[in-house]
Amino acid sequence: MKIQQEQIRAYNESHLVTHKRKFDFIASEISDLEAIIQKLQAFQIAIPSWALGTGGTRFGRFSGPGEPATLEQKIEDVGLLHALNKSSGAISLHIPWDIPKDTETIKSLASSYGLVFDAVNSNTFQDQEGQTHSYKYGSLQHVNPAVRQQAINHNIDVIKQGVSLGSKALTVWLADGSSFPGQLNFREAFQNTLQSLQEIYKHLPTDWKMFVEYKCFEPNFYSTTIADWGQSLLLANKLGDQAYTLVDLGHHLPNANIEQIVSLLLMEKKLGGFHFNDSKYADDDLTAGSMKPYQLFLIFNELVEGMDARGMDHAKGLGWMIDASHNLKDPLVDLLQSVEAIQLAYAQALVVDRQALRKAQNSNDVVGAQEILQEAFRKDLRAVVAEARLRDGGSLNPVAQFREMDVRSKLTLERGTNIKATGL
Ligand code: LRH
Ligand code: MN
Ligand code: MN
Repeated sequence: MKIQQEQIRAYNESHLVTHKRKFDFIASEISDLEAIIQKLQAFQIAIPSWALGTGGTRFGRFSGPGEPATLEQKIEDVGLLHALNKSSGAISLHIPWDIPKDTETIKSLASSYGLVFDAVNSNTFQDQEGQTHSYKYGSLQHVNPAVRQQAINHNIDVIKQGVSLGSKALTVWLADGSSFPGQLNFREAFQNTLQSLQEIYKHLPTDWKMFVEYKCFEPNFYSTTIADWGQSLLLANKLGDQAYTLVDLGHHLPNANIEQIVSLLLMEKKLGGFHFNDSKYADDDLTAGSMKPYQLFLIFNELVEGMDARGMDHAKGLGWMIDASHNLKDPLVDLLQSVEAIQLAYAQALVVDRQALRKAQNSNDVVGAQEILQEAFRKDLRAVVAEARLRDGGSLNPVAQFREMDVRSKLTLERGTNIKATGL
């Protein structure tokens, strides 16, 4: 199904008076509002192809109705999101969960919804049918060079598929590690991983980036070969200028200061981008901003500060992607909520009084600095984000409109109830 512009216009029409009241109120409090709205309009967040179905846990999986059965239907789903919020104009594919059979057709289908392809993700954490070697004991780190070569070849193939789709980055996340002390020679595992990544790096087109994603634990429980930002940065530095660290918000040990990590990676020109999500315990892959909205704001605060210091284009400089998994909520509604939370955190960071903050910092005014940040965080900027969407032809309230139109029932009628979308 497609959401028609007319349906969005009609929805907005009936909510315009309330919106205007809220918007005018907040507008009177913000000085450079037009510039902020333009930045919000330009900001796009890529939707992961693996988050469009209902994910499982170790203990079970409860499929939702009307899940997408094909890549075409996944693109249709992202098209629905983008029609409503005008901020989800890209899709990130996980290969081989999603393999474009005819890239030209897939590309033109995507562009009919105004979508482009963001980073392509390789998968060497599962065995595929008919695969010669198993990844049970790792992939790029493996003690057997033949297994490493198989994983290298897969990544090269993913780059090729990405090139034909118009992607500009490869994200490598490895489940490689060990579950028991003594299982692995750490040095050898790291060196094997580096050498394998170097082989893959040779096949990167010159205008591509390689994102090296880290994760502290899971599925391995003793060591992960790329466990933290230090190890990822080490690899990225050794690989070269096209290699960067990717920060997935759920991949840290409890209470890690992610905003500080972000600030330093950005300073070192080694921050590649994000997998946005939220968590309370570990890699929970929950809706962005649903647990720690203040942390999300603080991350964006560092991003805005650091990107401005380097004169970077906020919208284009980094990879903005969601990585989520839902086992209770409708995945599409959840993704709308995530995009909205990310946009809000970005907007809040844009209204921070930077000059005053610098002044407070330079005079050790601890109270003042805290007040300045919290002043921005506590501003209700939902009407500003809604205004940016309205100007782009999106819905004033994507979540409410999705539910009011009962989009999921329509998708279920079209697709049926017994589909398990590919993904986690
Ligand atoms: C690993 C991860 C990584 C994978 C995705 C499915 O936890 O975050 O990005 O590619 O989940
Ligand atoms: Mn991730
Ligand atoms: Mn993860």
